[in-house]
Amino acid sequence: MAIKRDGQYVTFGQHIQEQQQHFPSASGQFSWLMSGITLATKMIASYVRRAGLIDVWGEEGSTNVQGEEVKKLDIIANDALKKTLGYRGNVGIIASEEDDEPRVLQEVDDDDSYIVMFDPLDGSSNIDVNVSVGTIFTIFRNPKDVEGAEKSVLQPGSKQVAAGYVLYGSSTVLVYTAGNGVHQFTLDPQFGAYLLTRENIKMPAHAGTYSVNEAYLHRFPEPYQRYLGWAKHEEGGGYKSRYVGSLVADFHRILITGGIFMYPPTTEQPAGKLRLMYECNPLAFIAEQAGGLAAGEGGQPIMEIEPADVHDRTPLVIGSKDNVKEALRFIMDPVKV
Ligand code: P6P
Repeated sequence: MAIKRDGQYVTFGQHIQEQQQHFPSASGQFSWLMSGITLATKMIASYVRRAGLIDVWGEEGSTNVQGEEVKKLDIIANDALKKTLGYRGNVGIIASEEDDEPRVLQEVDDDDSYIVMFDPLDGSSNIDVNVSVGTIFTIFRNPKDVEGAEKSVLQPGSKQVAAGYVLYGSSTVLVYTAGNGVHQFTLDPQFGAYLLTRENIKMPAHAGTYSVNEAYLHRFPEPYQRYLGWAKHEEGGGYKSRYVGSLVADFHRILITGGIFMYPPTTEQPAGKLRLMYECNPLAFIAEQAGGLAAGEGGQPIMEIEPADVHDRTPLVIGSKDNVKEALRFIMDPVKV
């Protein structure tokens, strides 16, 4: 149910204003920026909801920097975010999963300049079969003392100012953190407003669900295989499996009901498949703010990874604190547990 305060629904904009009180240094610039993201996601949601009625199924015809076939909706989502953020005036640099390079929108001249990185439509290959997809975003301050966009974006996840995602699922939900808890809003199509529906979300410390693409089991390093063997069997975890193949959908379930998601290194992609900057960092920020954990190669916390390139990939193990610790006992200690 939508949450009310003094009998009134709480919109995303109101919530951001309330959050500003926790950040005395924050000016209205941050909320103005965030309104650009929410506007873009409302536009994206309107297209996603009409897929099949309007011509947005299928490929656009090109291949992106990731080597993936670009879907028509990828372009629509990417353009929506670039246009709305471009008009905000306080976004110095944007970096998109769809674009080769980060893009300078405004030169930095004050402290109220931000960097926004995003995956405009993650899991877009699921659109044509009506499976949930998502937008993932993360916000950093734009450093004045760094030359060049390529360098300015290379910040560890610990420097994130805010992060979030929008899940275009059975309803359209926005989940975000600005470092003071994790909060969920549901888009009310009648009002066209995101209304607060979950506040200060805390991930259960443990749950009996794991989420991984088991078709690649034989390609995972042996410790991951041993963990999954343990997790499936009664004497170990006796867990159930849930895997959509759309990161935001798989993560959101774990945020709300607990468990563990992993995309291990594989023989084909030893550095992992998921992108550090605009997939794993934002979800790691949310997971840790909700009491969970997020680890990369060798168990290193995701948000401590120093990026070398804006499109860096990383293995990912993320979810409930105790589930992740269980898995890391196998992964970090190759000796039999
Ligand atoms: P696989 C979608 O393409 C995506 O980037 C994530 O949304 C998802 O978690 C992952 O890839 C699925 O990858 O190899 O299981 O199809």
